[in-house]
Amino acid sequence: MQVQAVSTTPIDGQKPGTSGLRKKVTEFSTPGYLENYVQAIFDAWGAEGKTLVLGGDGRFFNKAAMATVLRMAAANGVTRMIVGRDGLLSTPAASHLIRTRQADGGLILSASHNPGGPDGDFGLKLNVASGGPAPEAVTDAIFAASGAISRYLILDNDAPALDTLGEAPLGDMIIEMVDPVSDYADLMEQLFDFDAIRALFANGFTMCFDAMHAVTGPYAIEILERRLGAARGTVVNGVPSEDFNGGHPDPNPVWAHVLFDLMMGSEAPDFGAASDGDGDRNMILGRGAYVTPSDSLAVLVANAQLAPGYAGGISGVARSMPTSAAADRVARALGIEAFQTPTGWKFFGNLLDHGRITICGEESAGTGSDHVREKDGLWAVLLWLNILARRGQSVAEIMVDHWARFGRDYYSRHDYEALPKPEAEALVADLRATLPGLSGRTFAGLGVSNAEDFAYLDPIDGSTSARQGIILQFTTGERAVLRLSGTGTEGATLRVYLERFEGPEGNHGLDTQEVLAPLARAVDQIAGIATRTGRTAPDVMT
Ligand code: G16
Repeated sequence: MQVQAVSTTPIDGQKPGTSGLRKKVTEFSTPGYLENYVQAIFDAWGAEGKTLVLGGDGRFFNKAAMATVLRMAAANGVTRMIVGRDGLLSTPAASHLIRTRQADGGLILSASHNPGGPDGDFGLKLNVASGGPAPEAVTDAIFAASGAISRYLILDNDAPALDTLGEAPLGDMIIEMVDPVSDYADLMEQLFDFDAIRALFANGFTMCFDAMHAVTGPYAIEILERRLGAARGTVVNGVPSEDFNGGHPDPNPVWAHVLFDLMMGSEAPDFGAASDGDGDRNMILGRGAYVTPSDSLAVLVANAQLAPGYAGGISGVARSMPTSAAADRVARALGIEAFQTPTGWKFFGNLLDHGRITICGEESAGTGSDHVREKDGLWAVLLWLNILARRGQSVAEIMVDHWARFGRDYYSRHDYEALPKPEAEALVADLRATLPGLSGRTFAGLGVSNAEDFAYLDPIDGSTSARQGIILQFTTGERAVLRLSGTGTEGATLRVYLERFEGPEGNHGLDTQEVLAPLARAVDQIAGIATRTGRTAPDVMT
Protein backbone atom coordinates (compact mmCIF):
# COMPACT_ATOMS: atom_id res chain seq x y z
CA MET A 1 0.00 0.00 0.00
CA GLN A 2 1.72 3.17 -1.17
CA VAL A 3 1.04 6.85 -1.40
CA GLN A 4 1.60 8.17 -4.89
CA ALA A 5 2.36 11.81 -5.53
CA VAL A 6 0.95 12.46 -8.99
CA SER A 7 2.18 15.64 -10.62
CA THR A 8 -0.53 17.89 -11.97
CA THR A 9 -1.13 21.41 -13.20
CA PRO A 10 -3.90 23.77 -12.11
CA ILE A 11 -7.13 23.63 -14.06
CA ASP A 12 -8.94 26.90 -14.56
CA GLY A 13 -12.36 27.69 -13.24
CA GLN A 14 -12.28 25.95 -9.88
CA LYS A 15 -13.83 28.80 -7.96
CA PRO A 16 -16.45 27.41 -5.61
CA GLY A 17 -19.83 29.17 -5.93
CA THR A 18 -22.68 29.69 -3.44
CA SER A 19 -22.59 25.99 -2.68
CA GLY A 20 -19.19 24.44 -3.35
CA LEU A 21 -17.89 23.62 -6.79
CA ARG A 22 -20.46 22.66 -9.44
CA LYS A 23 -19.58 21.67 -12.96
CA LYS A 24 -20.72 19.36 -15.72
CA VAL A 25 -19.85 15.70 -15.11
CA THR A 26 -17.86 15.79 -18.34
CA GLU A 27 -15.61 18.47 -16.84
CA PHE A 28 -15.42 17.05 -13.33
CA SER A 29 -14.43 13.64 -14.67
CA THR A 30 -11.55 14.82 -16.86
CA PRO A 31 -8.40 13.23 -15.46
CA GLY A 32 -6.98 15.28 -12.61
CA TYR A 33 -9.91 17.71 -12.24
CA LEU A 34 -11.61 16.17 -9.21
CA GLU A 35 -8.20 15.24 -7.81
CA ASN A 36 -6.97 18.84 -8.07
CA TYR A 37 -9.95 20.20 -6.22
CA VAL A 38 -9.84 17.56 -3.47
CA GLN A 39 -6.12 18.11 -2.99
CA ALA A 40 -6.68 21.87 -2.88
CA ILE A 41 -9.17 21.30 -0.04
CA PHE A 42 -6.69 19.16 1.86
CA ASP A 43 -3.80 21.57 1.21
CA ALA A 44 -5.75 24.67 2.23
CA TRP A 45 -7.91 23.30 5.02
CA GLY A 46 -5.88 20.31 6.25
CA ALA A 47 -6.38 16.57 6.37
CA GLU A 48 -3.85 15.10 8.79
CA GLY A 49 -5.53 13.49 11.81
CA LYS A 50 -9.01 14.63 10.84
CA THR A 51 -12.30 12.73 11.14
CA LEU A 52 -14.56 13.51 8.20
CA VAL A 53 -18.04 12.61 6.99
CA LEU A 54 -18.54 11.63 3.35
CA GLY A 55 -21.80 11.23 1.48
CA GLY A 56 -23.77 12.36 -1.51
CA ASP A 57 -27.08 12.35 -3.31
CA GLY A 58 -26.37 9.22 -5.36
CA ARG A 59 -26.06 11.01 -8.68
CA PHE A 60 -23.99 9.79 -11.62
CA PHE A 61 -20.20 9.87 -10.97
CA ASN A 62 -20.72 9.80 -7.17
CA LYS A 63 -19.40 6.27 -6.75
CA ALA A 64 -16.24 6.79 -8.83
CA ALA A 65 -15.63 10.17 -7.21
CA MET A 66 -16.08 8.73 -3.72
CA ALA A 67 -13.50 6.03 -4.37
CA THR A 68 -11.04 8.73 -5.44
CA VAL A 69 -11.85 10.92 -2.43
CA LEU A 70 -11.33 7.97 -0.08
CA ARG A 71 -7.96 7.04 -1.61
CA MET A 72 -6.84 10.67 -1.47
CA ALA A 73 -8.10 11.18 2.09
CA ALA A 74 -6.13 8.12 3.24
CA ALA A 75 -3.04 9.35 1.40
CA ASN A 76 -3.34 12.81 2.98
CA GLY A 77 -3.55 11.48 6.54
CA VAL A 78 -7.27 11.57 7.33
CA THR A 79 -7.78 9.25 10.33
CA ARG A 80 -11.43 8.29 10.01
CA MET A 81 -14.01 8.69 7.28
CA ILE A 82 -17.65 8.19 8.27
CA VAL A 83 -19.55 7.27 5.11
CA GLY A 84 -23.27 6.81 4.45
CA ARG A 85 -24.01 3.29 3.20
CA ASP A 86 -23.91 3.15 -0.61
CA GLY A 87 -22.38 6.61 -0.43
CA LEU A 88 -25.75 8.16 0.34
CA LEU A 89 -26.34 11.02 2.77
CA SER A 90 -28.76 13.87 2.34
CA THR A 91 -27.11 17.24 2.91
CA PRO A 92 -28.96 17.87 6.22
CA ALA A 93 -28.21 14.32 7.38
CA ALA A 94 -24.51 14.87 6.58
CA SER A 95 -24.61 18.11 8.57
CA HIS A 96 -26.22 16.28 11.48
CA LEU A 97 -23.61 13.48 11.39
CA ILE A 98 -20.75 15.97 11.42
CA ARG A 99 -22.24 17.54 14.53
CA THR A 100 -23.21 14.41 16.47
CA ARG A 101 -19.95 12.64 15.71
CA GLN A 102 -17.97 15.82 16.42
CA ALA A 103 -16.18 15.35 13.13
CA ASP A 104 -13.85 18.02 11.76
CA GLY A 105 -16.03 18.43 8.71
CA GLY A 106 -17.39 16.60 5.72
CA LEU A 107 -17.40 16.32 1.96
CA ILE A 108 -20.79 16.30 0.24
CA LEU A 109 -20.97 15.08 -3.35
CA SER A 110 -24.00 16.68 -4.94
CA ALA A 111 -25.09 19.31 -7.40
CA SER A 112 -28.29 19.77 -5.41
CA HIS A 113 -31.29 20.50 -7.64
CA ASN A 114 -29.29 20.46 -10.89
CA PRO A 115 -29.95 17.54 -13.28
CA GLY A 116 -27.73 14.45 -13.14
CA GLY A 117 -26.49 11.73 -15.49
CA PRO A 118 -23.45 11.60 -17.79
CA ASP A 119 -24.43 14.93 -19.39
CA GLY A 120 -25.71 16.41 -16.13
CA ASP A 121 -24.01 18.16 -13.25
CA PHE A 122 -21.78 17.10 -10.40
CA GLY A 123 -20.61 18.99 -7.35
CA LEU A 124 -18.41 18.80 -4.30
CA LYS A 125 -18.83 20.85 -1.15
CA LEU A 126 -16.78 21.10 2.01
CA ASN A 127 -18.62 21.51 5.29
CA VAL A 128 -16.79 22.44 8.47
CA ALA A 129 -17.03 21.30 12.09
CA SER A 130 -20.20 23.29 12.81
CA GLY A 131 -21.88 21.11 10.16
CA GLY A 132 -22.32 24.11 7.86
CA PRO A 133 -20.83 25.03 4.49
CA ALA A 134 -17.24 26.28 4.60
CA PRO A 135 -17.11 30.04 5.15
CA GLU A 136 -15.83 32.33 2.43
CA ALA A 137 -12.34 32.65 3.91
CA VAL A 138 -11.94 28.86 3.62
CA THR A 139 -13.35 28.60 0.09
CA ASP A 140 -11.11 31.49 -0.99
CA ALA A 141 -8.07 29.66 0.42
CA ILE A 142 -9.13 26.48 -1.43
CA PHE A 143 -9.49 28.42 -4.64
CA ALA A 144 -6.02 29.90 -4.18
CA ALA A 145 -4.58 26.45 -3.48
CA SER A 146 -6.26 24.98 -6.58
CA GLY A 147 -4.44 27.54 -8.70
CA ALA A 148 -1.05 26.75 -7.20
CA ILE A 149 -1.20 22.97 -7.11
CA SER A 150 1.60 20.85 -8.56
CA ARG A 151 0.84 17.36 -7.21
CA TYR A 152 -1.88 15.34 -5.57
CA LEU A 153 -1.55 12.44 -3.15
CA ILE A 154 -3.44 9.21 -3.69
CA LEU A 155 -3.18 5.70 -2.32
CA ASP A 156 -2.49 3.06 -4.95
CA ASN A 157 -5.06 0.63 -3.46
CA ASP A 158 -8.69 0.40 -4.43
CA ALA A 159 -11.29 1.74 -1.99
CA PRO A 160 -13.66 -0.87 -0.54
CA ALA A 161 -17.25 -1.24 -1.72
CA LEU A 162 -19.59 0.97 0.30
CA ASP A 163 -22.44 -1.47 0.82
CA THR A 164 -21.73 -3.02 4.24
CA LEU A 165 -22.22 -1.37 7.63
CA GLY A 166 -19.20 -1.42 9.94
CA GLU A 167 -15.52 -0.55 9.72
CA ALA A 168 -12.96 -1.27 7.01
CA PRO A 169 -9.35 -0.03 6.78
CA LEU A 170 -7.89 1.81 3.81
CA GLY A 171 -4.19 2.34 4.44
CA ASP A 172 -3.99 3.92 7.89
CA MET A 173 -7.50 5.38 7.60
CA ILE A 174 -10.62 3.72 9.01
CA ILE A 175 -13.72 3.85 6.85
CA GLU A 176 -16.86 3.60 8.98
CA MET A 177 -20.01 2.80 7.05
CA VAL A 178 -23.19 4.02 8.76
CA ASP A 179 -26.92 3.83 8.10
CA PRO A 180 -27.65 7.14 6.33
CA VAL A 181 -31.20 7.48 7.68
CA SER A 182 -31.52 6.37 11.32
CA ASP A 183 -29.70 9.18 13.21
CA TYR A 184 -31.48 11.81 11.16
CA ALA A 185 -34.89 10.20 11.66
CA ASP A 186 -34.23 10.07 15.43
CA LEU A 187 -33.45 13.79 15.42
CA MET A 188 -36.73 14.56 13.65
CA GLU A 189 -38.55 12.49 16.24
CA GLN A 190 -37.07 14.67 19.00
CA LEU A 191 -38.07 17.94 17.34
CA PHE A 192 -41.64 17.21 16.29
CA ASP A 193 -44.85 15.95 17.85
CA PHE A 194 -44.86 12.53 16.20
CA ASP A 195 -47.89 11.42 18.26
CA ALA A 196 -50.00 14.28 16.93
CA ILE A 197 -48.86 13.65 13.34
CA ARG A 198 -49.46 9.91 13.73
CA ALA A 199 -53.00 10.64 14.94
CA LEU A 200 -53.52 12.95 11.96
CA PHE A 201 -52.66 10.18 9.50
CA ALA A 202 -54.64 7.60 11.52
CA ASN A 203 -57.69 9.86 11.11
CA GLY A 204 -57.46 9.69 7.35
CA PHE A 205 -55.26 12.69 6.47
CA THR A 206 -53.70 12.11 3.05
CA MET A 207 -50.40 13.26 1.66
CA CYS A 208 -48.18 12.91 -1.40
CA PHE A 209 -44.43 13.39 -0.98
CA ASP A 210 -42.46 13.54 -4.22
CA ALA A 211 -38.83 12.53 -3.59
CA MET A 212 -38.07 13.26 -7.26
CA HIS A 213 -35.97 10.06 -7.61
CA ALA A 214 -33.41 11.70 -5.36
CA VAL A 215 -31.84 11.14 -1.97
CA THR A 216 -34.79 11.86 0.34
CA GLY A 217 -36.73 8.77 -0.80
CA PRO A 218 -35.31 6.44 1.89
CA TYR A 219 -35.60 9.18 4.55
CA ALA A 220 -39.21 10.00 3.68
CA ILE A 221 -40.28 6.35 3.55
CA GLU A 222 -38.73 5.66 6.96
CA ILE A 223 -40.14 8.79 8.62
CA LEU A 224 -43.51 9.32 6.93
CA GLU A 225 -44.60 5.78 6.17
CA ARG A 226 -42.83 3.70 8.84
CA ARG A 227 -42.60 5.98 11.88
CA LEU A 228 -45.64 8.20 11.28
CA GLY A 229 -47.97 5.66 9.74
CA ALA A 230 -48.77 7.50 6.51
CA ALA A 231 -50.27 5.13 3.93
CA ARG A 232 -47.87 3.11 1.82
CA GLY A 233 -47.37 4.92 -1.45
CA THR A 234 -47.46 8.35 0.25
CA VAL A 235 -43.85 8.73 -0.93
CA VAL A 236 -43.60 8.68 -4.72
CA ASN A 237 -40.42 8.50 -6.82
CA GLY A 238 -38.71 7.27 -3.66
CA VAL A 239 -35.82 5.26 -5.10
CA PRO A 240 -32.71 7.40 -5.70
CA SER A 241 -31.58 7.18 -9.31
CA GLU A 242 -28.28 8.28 -10.84
CA ASP A 243 -29.98 10.63 -13.28
CA PHE A 244 -33.14 11.33 -11.25
CA ASN A 245 -35.00 9.32 -13.85
CA GLY A 246 -34.11 11.92 -16.45
CA GLY A 247 -35.74 14.66 -14.37
CA HIS A 248 -34.64 17.91 -12.84
CA PRO A 249 -34.78 17.40 -9.05
CA ASP A 250 -35.84 20.95 -8.21
CA PRO A 251 -38.98 21.12 -6.06
CA ASN A 252 -40.86 24.01 -7.63
CA PRO A 253 -44.09 24.29 -9.63
CA VAL A 254 -42.18 23.94 -12.90
CA TRP A 255 -39.95 20.92 -12.28
CA ALA A 256 -42.31 19.18 -9.85
CA HIS A 257 -45.33 19.93 -12.02
CA VAL A 258 -46.79 16.42 -11.72
CA LEU A 259 -47.21 16.90 -7.97
CA PHE A 260 -48.25 20.51 -8.49
CA ASP A 261 -50.98 19.53 -10.98
CA LEU A 262 -52.18 16.76 -8.66
CA MET A 263 -52.53 19.25 -5.80
CA MET A 264 -54.47 21.70 -7.97
CA GLY A 265 -56.83 18.99 -9.27
CA SER A 266 -59.94 17.29 -7.94
CA GLU A 267 -58.04 14.20 -6.72
CA ALA A 268 -55.67 16.19 -4.52
CA PRO A 269 -54.67 14.75 -1.15
CA ASP A 270 -54.69 17.05 1.91
CA PHE A 271 -51.00 17.87 1.72
CA GLY A 272 -48.26 17.75 -0.89
CA ALA A 273 -44.52 18.22 -0.58
CA ALA A 274 -41.33 17.60 -2.52
CA SER A 275 -37.62 17.89 -1.95
CA ASP A 276 -34.60 18.19 -4.20
CA GLY A 277 -31.58 16.15 -5.27
CA ASP A 278 -29.73 16.30 -1.96
CA GLY A 279 -32.75 16.81 0.31
CA ASP A 280 -32.16 20.34 1.52
CA ARG A 281 -34.86 22.16 -0.47
CA ASN A 282 -38.62 21.77 -0.13
CA MET A 283 -41.91 22.67 -1.75
CA ILE A 284 -45.14 22.90 0.26
CA LEU A 285 -48.62 22.50 -1.20
CA GLY A 286 -52.12 22.12 0.13
CA ARG A 287 -55.23 21.11 -1.77
CA GLY A 288 -55.51 23.92 -4.32
CA ALA A 289 -52.82 25.94 -2.53
CA TYR A 290 -49.15 26.60 -3.35
CA VAL A 291 -47.11 28.13 -0.53
CA THR A 292 -44.19 30.23 -1.73
CA PRO A 293 -40.91 29.54 0.11
CA SER A 294 -41.00 33.09 1.49
CA ASP A 295 -44.51 32.59 2.89
CA SER A 296 -43.60 29.13 4.17
CA LEU A 297 -40.76 30.63 6.19
CA ALA A 298 -43.13 33.20 7.68
CA VAL A 299 -45.75 30.58 8.59
CA LEU A 300 -43.14 28.32 10.18
CA VAL A 301 -41.79 31.20 12.28
CA ALA A 302 -45.31 32.21 13.36
CA ASN A 303 -46.23 28.65 14.40
CA ALA A 304 -42.95 27.02 15.43
CA GLN A 305 -43.87 26.92 19.10
CA LEU A 306 -46.44 24.21 18.27
CA ALA A 307 -43.53 21.78 17.82
CA PRO A 308 -41.80 20.39 20.93
CA GLY A 309 -38.34 21.36 19.62
CA TYR A 310 -39.37 25.03 19.49
CA ALA A 311 -41.91 25.14 22.34
CA GLY A 312 -39.71 27.58 24.26
CA GLY A 313 -40.01 30.13 21.43
CA ILE A 314 -37.45 31.20 18.87
CA SER A 315 -34.68 33.71 19.33
CA GLY A 316 -34.72 35.34 15.92
CA VAL A 317 -35.16 34.77 12.22
CA ALA A 318 -33.01 35.39 9.15
CA ARG A 319 -33.80 35.36 5.47
CA SER A 320 -31.67 35.85 2.39
CA MET A 321 -31.99 39.30 0.87
CA PRO A 322 -34.08 38.29 -2.19
CA THR A 323 -36.56 36.42 0.04
CA SER A 324 -39.76 38.43 0.67
CA ALA A 325 -40.21 40.44 3.84
CA ALA A 326 -43.06 38.18 5.07
CA ALA A 327 -40.93 36.66 7.85
CA ASP A 328 -39.83 40.12 9.05
CA ARG A 329 -43.47 41.03 9.73
CA VAL A 330 -43.88 37.93 11.89
CA ALA A 331 -40.64 38.69 13.71
CA ARG A 332 -41.89 42.19 14.49
CA ALA A 333 -45.13 40.79 15.89
CA LEU A 334 -43.23 38.25 18.00
CA GLY A 335 -40.76 40.88 19.18
CA ILE A 336 -37.73 38.95 17.92
CA GLU A 337 -34.76 39.98 15.79
CA ALA A 338 -34.90 39.66 11.99
CA PHE A 339 -31.81 39.60 9.76
CA GLN A 340 -31.31 39.98 6.02
CA THR A 341 -28.27 38.10 4.70
CA PRO A 342 -26.80 37.52 1.23
CA THR A 343 -27.91 34.48 -0.76
CA GLY A 344 -26.18 31.32 0.45
CA TRP A 345 -26.79 29.19 3.52
CA LYS A 346 -23.30 29.83 4.86
CA PHE A 347 -24.30 33.38 5.79
CA PHE A 348 -26.70 32.02 8.43
CA GLY A 349 -23.92 30.08 10.16
CA ASN A 350 -22.64 32.75 12.54
CA LEU A 351 -26.16 33.84 13.54
CA LEU A 352 -27.14 30.22 14.27
CA ASP A 353 -23.91 29.44 16.13
CA HIS A 354 -24.37 32.48 18.37
CA GLY A 355 -28.04 31.84 19.12
CA ARG A 356 -29.19 35.05 17.43
CA ILE A 357 -31.61 33.13 15.20
CA THR A 358 -33.42 29.82 15.51
CA ILE A 359 -35.07 29.61 12.08
CA CYS A 360 -33.90 30.83 8.70
CA GLY A 361 -34.88 30.47 5.09
CA GLU A 362 -34.49 31.47 1.50
CA GLU A 363 -36.69 32.11 -1.50
CA SER A 364 -34.81 29.31 -3.25
CA ALA A 365 -36.92 26.78 -1.33
CA GLY A 366 -34.63 26.26 1.62
CA THR A 367 -35.78 26.48 5.22
CA GLY A 368 -34.11 25.24 8.35
CA SER A 369 -33.23 25.83 11.96
CA ASP A 370 -30.43 25.50 14.46
CA HIS A 371 -30.89 21.69 14.58
CA VAL A 372 -28.28 21.37 11.80
CA ARG A 373 -26.28 23.88 9.76
CA GLU A 374 -27.89 23.25 6.37
CA LYS A 375 -31.33 23.89 5.05
CA ASP A 376 -33.49 20.84 5.52
CA GLY A 377 -36.31 19.78 3.21
CA LEU A 378 -37.90 17.08 5.35
CA TRP A 379 -37.59 19.23 8.46
CA ALA A 380 -39.79 21.87 6.80
CA VAL A 381 -42.28 19.22 5.71
CA LEU A 382 -42.46 17.77 9.23
CA LEU A 383 -42.86 21.18 10.86
CA TRP A 384 -45.74 21.86 8.48
CA LEU A 385 -47.29 18.49 9.37
CA ASN A 386 -46.86 19.28 13.05
CA ILE A 387 -48.60 22.63 12.56
CA LEU A 388 -51.42 21.09 10.50
CA ALA A 389 -51.93 18.41 13.15
CA ARG A 390 -52.02 20.89 16.02
CA ARG A 391 -54.12 23.58 14.31
CA GLY A 392 -56.58 21.19 12.70
CA GLN A 393 -56.81 23.44 9.63
CA SER A 394 -55.98 22.94 5.96
CA VAL A 395 -52.97 24.57 4.31
CA ALA A 396 -55.27 26.99 2.48
CA GLU A 397 -57.01 28.00 5.73
CA ILE A 398 -53.69 28.56 7.45
CA MET A 399 -52.55 30.84 4.61
CA VAL A 400 -55.79 32.86 4.68
CA ASP A 401 -55.43 33.34 8.45
CA HIS A 402 -51.78 34.25 8.12
CA TRP A 403 -52.39 36.94 5.48
CA ALA A 404 -55.36 38.33 7.41
CA ARG A 405 -53.06 38.82 10.39
CA PHE A 406 -49.79 39.90 8.77
CA GLY A 407 -50.75 40.93 5.23
CA ARG A 408 -49.59 39.21 2.05
CA ASP A 409 -46.35 39.67 0.17
CA TYR A 410 -47.17 38.76 -3.43
CA TYR A 411 -43.95 37.26 -4.68
CA SER A 412 -42.45 35.68 -7.77
CA ARG A 413 -39.00 34.90 -9.18
CA HIS A 414 -38.39 35.24 -12.90
CA ASP A 415 -35.37 33.36 -14.28
CA TYR A 416 -33.63 34.01 -17.58
CA GLU A 417 -31.52 30.92 -18.10
CA ALA A 418 -28.44 30.02 -20.12
CA LEU A 419 -27.67 33.60 -21.14
CA PRO A 420 -24.24 34.18 -22.65
CA LYS A 421 -22.11 34.93 -19.60
CA PRO A 422 -20.44 38.14 -20.85
CA GLU A 423 -23.84 39.54 -21.87
CA ALA A 424 -25.40 38.80 -18.48
CA GLU A 425 -22.43 40.16 -16.59
CA ALA A 426 -22.46 43.33 -18.69
CA LEU A 427 -26.18 43.79 -18.02
CA VAL A 428 -25.61 43.66 -14.28
CA ALA A 429 -22.49 45.85 -14.44
CA ASP A 430 -24.29 48.51 -16.48
CA LEU A 431 -27.26 48.43 -14.14
CA ARG A 432 -24.92 48.81 -11.19
CA ALA A 433 -23.42 51.88 -12.83
CA THR A 434 -26.85 53.51 -13.25
CA LEU A 435 -27.93 52.96 -9.63
CA PRO A 436 -26.90 56.37 -8.27
CA GLY A 437 -29.20 58.18 -10.74
CA LEU A 438 -32.29 55.99 -10.41
CA SER A 439 -33.92 57.36 -7.26
CA GLY A 440 -36.73 59.79 -8.01
CA ARG A 441 -37.24 58.55 -11.58
CA THR A 442 -40.37 56.79 -12.79
CA PHE A 443 -40.47 53.64 -14.90
CA ALA A 444 -43.65 52.10 -16.29
CA GLY A 445 -45.61 54.22 -13.84
CA LEU A 446 -43.60 53.20 -10.77
CA GLY A 447 -41.33 55.64 -8.95
CA VAL A 448 -37.96 54.41 -7.69
CA SER A 449 -37.37 55.43 -4.06
CA ASN A 450 -34.03 53.70 -3.58
CA ALA A 451 -31.55 51.70 -5.65
CA GLU A 452 -28.58 49.94 -4.09
CA ASP A 453 -26.15 47.07 -4.41
CA PHE A 454 -26.61 44.93 -1.29
CA ALA A 455 -23.59 44.71 1.00
CA TYR A 456 -23.69 42.62 4.17
CA LEU A 457 -21.92 43.30 7.41
CA ASP A 458 -21.85 40.13 9.49
CA PRO A 459 -22.97 41.22 12.97
CA ILE A 460 -20.93 38.46 14.63
CA ASP A 461 -17.49 38.58 13.03
CA GLY A 462 -17.66 41.98 11.35
CA SER A 463 -16.78 40.57 7.91
CA THR A 464 -18.30 42.25 4.88
CA SER A 465 -19.64 40.81 1.63
CA ALA A 466 -20.27 43.37 -1.09
CA ARG A 467 -22.08 43.23 -4.44
CA GLN A 468 -24.63 40.66 -3.33
CA GLY A 469 -27.48 41.75 -5.59
CA ILE A 470 -29.19 44.91 -6.78
CA ILE A 471 -32.23 46.11 -4.84
CA LEU A 472 -34.76 48.44 -6.44
CA GLN A 473 -37.27 49.90 -4.02
CA PHE A 474 -40.36 51.73 -5.27
CA THR A 475 -42.38 54.54 -3.72
CA THR A 476 -45.54 52.40 -3.69
CA GLY A 477 -43.87 49.64 -1.64
CA GLU A 478 -42.82 47.24 -4.40
CA ARG A 479 -39.33 45.78 -4.34
CA ALA A 480 -37.31 44.07 -7.05
CA VAL A 481 -33.95 42.32 -6.75
CA LEU A 482 -31.63 41.32 -9.58
CA ARG A 483 -28.66 38.97 -9.29
CA LEU A 484 -26.85 36.29 -11.23
CA SER A 485 -27.22 32.71 -10.03
CA GLY A 486 -24.20 31.13 -8.37
CA THR A 487 -25.27 27.54 -8.94
CA GLY A 488 -25.81 27.19 -12.69
CA THR A 489 -23.39 25.34 -14.93
CA GLU A 490 -24.55 26.57 -18.32
CA GLY A 491 -23.90 30.19 -19.25
CA ALA A 492 -25.43 32.61 -16.75
CA THR A 493 -28.87 32.73 -15.16
CA LEU A 494 -30.32 36.14 -14.38
CA ARG A 495 -32.75 36.02 -11.48
CA VAL A 496 -35.31 38.78 -11.04
CA TYR A 497 -37.21 38.69 -7.75
CA LEU A 498 -40.44 40.66 -7.54
CA GLU A 499 -42.61 41.44 -4.53
CA ARG A 500 -45.49 43.68 -3.59
CA PHE A 501 -47.06 43.97 -0.16
CA GLU A 502 -50.81 43.98 0.41
CA GLY A 503 -51.74 44.86 4.01
CA PRO A 504 -53.96 42.76 6.30
CA GLU A 505 -57.08 44.57 5.06
CA GLY A 506 -56.14 44.21 1.37
CA ASN A 507 -57.19 41.71 -1.28
CA HIS A 508 -55.20 38.49 -0.82
CA GLY A 509 -56.89 36.45 -3.52
CA LEU A 510 -55.40 38.04 -6.65
CA ASP A 511 -53.30 36.38 -9.34
CA THR A 512 -49.64 36.80 -8.39
CA GLN A 513 -48.30 37.37 -11.90
CA GLU A 514 -51.00 39.96 -12.63
CA VAL A 515 -50.24 41.81 -9.40
CA LEU A 516 -46.54 41.86 -10.25
CA ALA A 517 -46.82 42.65 -13.98
CA PRO A 518 -46.36 46.45 -13.61
CA LEU A 519 -43.29 45.86 -11.44
CA ALA A 520 -41.86 43.41 -14.00
CA ARG A 521 -42.35 46.06 -16.71
CA ALA A 522 -40.59 48.70 -14.62
CA VAL A 523 -37.63 46.38 -13.99
CA ASP A 524 -37.40 45.57 -17.68
CA GLN A 525 -37.26 49.26 -18.52
CA ILE A 526 -34.59 49.90 -15.91
CA ALA A 527 -32.35 46.93 -16.73
CA GLY A 528 -33.17 46.54 -20.44
CA ILE A 529 -33.60 42.79 -20.14
CA ALA A 530 -35.66 42.25 -23.30
CA THR A 531 -33.66 44.57 -25.50
CA ARG A 532 -30.27 43.35 -24.31
CA THR A 533 -30.96 39.61 -24.18
CA GLY A 534 -33.65 39.25 -26.82
CA ARG A 535 -35.73 37.36 -24.27
CA THR A 536 -39.27 38.68 -24.08
CA ALA A 537 -40.31 36.41 -21.20
CA PRO A 538 -38.53 34.54 -18.43
CA ASP A 539 -37.74 30.84 -18.91
CA VAL A 540 -39.01 29.93 -15.47
CA MET A 541 -41.42 31.77 -13.18
CA THR A 542 -41.80 30.40 -9.68
C1 G16 B 1 -27.54 26.99 -3.01
C2 G16 B 1 -27.30 27.49 -1.63
C3 G16 B 1 -28.48 28.30 -1.17
C4 G16 B 1 -28.77 29.42 -2.14
C5 G16 B 1 -28.89 28.89 -3.53
C6 G16 B 1 -28.90 30.04 -4.48
O1 G16 B 1 -28.65 26.13 -2.97
O2 G16 B 1 -27.09 26.41 -0.76
O3 G16 B 1 -28.22 28.79 0.10
O4 G16 B 1 -29.96 30.07 -1.83
O5 G16 B 1 -27.77 28.08 -3.84
O6 G16 B 1 -28.86 29.60 -5.76
P1 G16 B 1 -28.60 30.61 -6.94
O7 G16 B 1 -27.26 31.24 -6.70
O8 G16 B 1 -28.66 29.73 -8.15
O9 G16 B 1 -29.72 31.59 -6.89
P2 G16 B 1 -28.52 24.58 -3.32
O10 G16 B 1 -29.84 23.97 -2.95
O11 G16 B 1 -28.27 24.59 -4.81
O12 G16 B 1 -27.36 24.08 -2.54
